[in-house]
Amino acid sequence: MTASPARRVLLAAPRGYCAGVDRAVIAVEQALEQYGAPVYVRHEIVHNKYVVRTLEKKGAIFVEETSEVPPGEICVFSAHGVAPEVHEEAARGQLATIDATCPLVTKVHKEAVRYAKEDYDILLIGHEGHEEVIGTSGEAPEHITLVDGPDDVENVEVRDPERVVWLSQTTLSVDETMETVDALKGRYPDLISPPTDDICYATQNRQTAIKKVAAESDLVLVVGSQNSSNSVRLVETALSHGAKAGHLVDGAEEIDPAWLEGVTTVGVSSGASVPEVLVDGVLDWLEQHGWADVEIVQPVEERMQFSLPKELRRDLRAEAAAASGSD
Ligand code: 10D
Ligand code: SF4
Repeated sequence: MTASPARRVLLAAPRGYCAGVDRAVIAVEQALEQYGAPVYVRHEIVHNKYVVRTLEKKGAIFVEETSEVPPGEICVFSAHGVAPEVHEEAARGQLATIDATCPLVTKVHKEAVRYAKEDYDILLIGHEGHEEVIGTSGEAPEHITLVDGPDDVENVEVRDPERVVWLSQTTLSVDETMETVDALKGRYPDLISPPTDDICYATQNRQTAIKKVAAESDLVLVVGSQNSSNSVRLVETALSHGAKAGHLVDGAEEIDPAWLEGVTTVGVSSGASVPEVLVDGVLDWLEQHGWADVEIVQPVEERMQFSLPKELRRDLRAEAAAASGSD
């Protein structure tokens, strides 16, 4: 009789919260503490059901438009960023805003503004309708054309093929984006590239790790919500790099035991908007079903932190100064 192969879990690292998500979630928690509930948040602060539900329980109210926020109230802008017209609307509505846009999304906004000023046509690679793309496009709508993947390249039209630049959403598939860029370069040989990568470090690192895990996995489970671009990309990346099957789950309760039939190695990762408690739940579930052996696969180190939004830092400083004055 031959022994059956040992069941194991390959746990990808880095996974879960990136610096931009951590900052945005803390910003809402800090605003609730500093100013008291309710605190309004325009759009899901990050694309994760559990995070949104948890903040709602603490007193956050999520809206899609600033017009839904009563005058004078606090409104946090989500990590995905907003168009300049949203800042204007908020000012007209006399809202006290806290901008939790990730600094790496802001960087892409600034690139868009700069290239628009220099009268370039900007080809923004990204997913139509995604909140980040709406925000970035709003910086220079008359200069920006959305390119939604390699198949969309043939539809692109520009004014001057010698004055074209590409930028991108921060949470795309690195491989697919390079395919799109190659196709664009085929049409526009003078196309210029962004000065630094627009696909952020966290997106790239999570994809690098899942590729390594996927190569040895029969099944990959990615924890994340369906509307989370970077989480969805992790499942796609796993499937295109060797995983025999892959699923996106919000938590352990969504795992179908049938997925484990005939499986020896299970790969696990999570998107940049996913708290570790949800991964712990998946690991517990796997342990209860016979996958207790967990091996961490970490091809890249990650150490990144951002300071809180300036509005919160300013008010925290003022509070500290008032407190020390009253000593
Ligand atoms: O959909 P997504 O991947 O852009 O957003 P999510 O909130 O899941 O993850 C954080 C990424 C942000 C805020 C975009 F930079
Ligand atoms: Fe910022 Fe990248 Fe995280 Fe988006 S995924 S919030 S760009 S660090």
